[in-house]
Amino acid sequence: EEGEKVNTNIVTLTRFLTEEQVKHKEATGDFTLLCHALQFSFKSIAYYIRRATLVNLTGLAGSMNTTGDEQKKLDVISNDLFIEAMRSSGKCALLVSEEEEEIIYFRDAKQARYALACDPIDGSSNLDAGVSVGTIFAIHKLEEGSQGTKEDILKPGTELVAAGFTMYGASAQLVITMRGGSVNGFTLDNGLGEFILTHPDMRIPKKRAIYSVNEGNSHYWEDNVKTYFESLKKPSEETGGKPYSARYIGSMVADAYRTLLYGGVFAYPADKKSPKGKLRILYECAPMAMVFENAGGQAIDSHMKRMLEVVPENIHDKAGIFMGSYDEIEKIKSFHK
Ligand code: P6P
Repeated sequence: EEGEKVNTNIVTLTRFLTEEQVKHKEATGDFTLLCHALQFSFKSIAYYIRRATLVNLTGLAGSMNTTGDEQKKLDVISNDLFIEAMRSSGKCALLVSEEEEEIIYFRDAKQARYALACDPIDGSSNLDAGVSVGTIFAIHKLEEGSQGTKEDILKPGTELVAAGFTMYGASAQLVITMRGGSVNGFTLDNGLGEFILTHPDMRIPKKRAIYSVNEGNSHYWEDNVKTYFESLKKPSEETGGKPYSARYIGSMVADAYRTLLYGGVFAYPADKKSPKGKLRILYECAPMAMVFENAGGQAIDSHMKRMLEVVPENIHDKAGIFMGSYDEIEKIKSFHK
C-alpha cells in the first residue's frame, strides 16, 4: 500500500566483500576475512571516538609515540585495537603502523598472505577539537613463498591489493578500493552495526575551484608552488570570474573525503622546512593516491612523479603530495615545466 518506500536492497560491506570474492574464482577467502577484521576495528574505533569526550578519553596519555607527537589516549587504544584485530584474523603476516617505530610481525600467522600499513588515528592532534579524524589503510600481498619481510611492504602503490580510509565524523564513513577497481563508500549504521553502501562507484569531479593546503607553510614553498597557489587566488574566466575557494581542515582524511566528493586539490608540498614533505608514503600518500586514481583523479609527489610509483626506502618515509581532480593536477604539472 502507499507509504514510505523502504529500500530493501541494502548492500552491507559484508555482502559487498562476498560478492567481490565470488568474482575471483582463485580467491581463498583470506582477503575477505582480513577485511572483516578491518571493519571490526573501524567499528570499535568509531565506538571509542564517539564516547571519547564523555569518558574523558581525550587529553594526553603522557607517552610519546615514535613520530614524536604527543600521543593521545585514543591513538593508543586505536593502535592496540588494530594490532589485535589483525593478529586475531590470522591473515596478516606483518603490520606497519604510524604509532610503531618497527614493523610488527605476526609469526604465528603461518598461512598469512597479506601485509598491512595503517595510520590508526590520522589527524589525532585535532581530536579534542571534535574535528573528524580517520584510519587510513593499505593492503599488500606477500611475494610468492615469502614468510613476510619488510620487502613485502616497501613496494610501489601500484602493487597495492586494496586501500582506503574510514573517517569518524557525524557517522563513520568507510571508503575502499581494490586494485583496478572502483571506489565505494559505506556509512556505518550504528543501529545495525553494519557499514551500508551509500556511495557506489565514487568519481571525483574533473575540476573544481577549491584548493586545500596549509598556507602557513607558504614562506617555505618552492617558487613554482607559490606561483601556482597565487594563480588560484586571481579571479579568472576559467572559474567564471571568481578566485578559488580555500578549504583546509588539517585532518588528511577529512580534507581527502571532501576533495573526493567535491573535487579540487589537496596538497602537502615538500618545502624548505620539510624537504621530504610531512605525510608518510606507506600509510597516508599511497593509499590516498590509489583511492584518488581509481576515482578518476590523480596523485603526484613534489617531483611531479605519479605517487603510486614512488617506492619508500624505509617504512616511515615521507613525500610531498598533490592529489585531486584530474585537470587540476595537470595544471600543477604545467607550473613545474
Ligand atoms: P599541518 C595530521 O597531523 C596530519 O598528519 C594529516 O592528517 C594532516 O593532513 C596534516 O598532518 C596537517 O599538517 O602541518 O597542516 O598541521
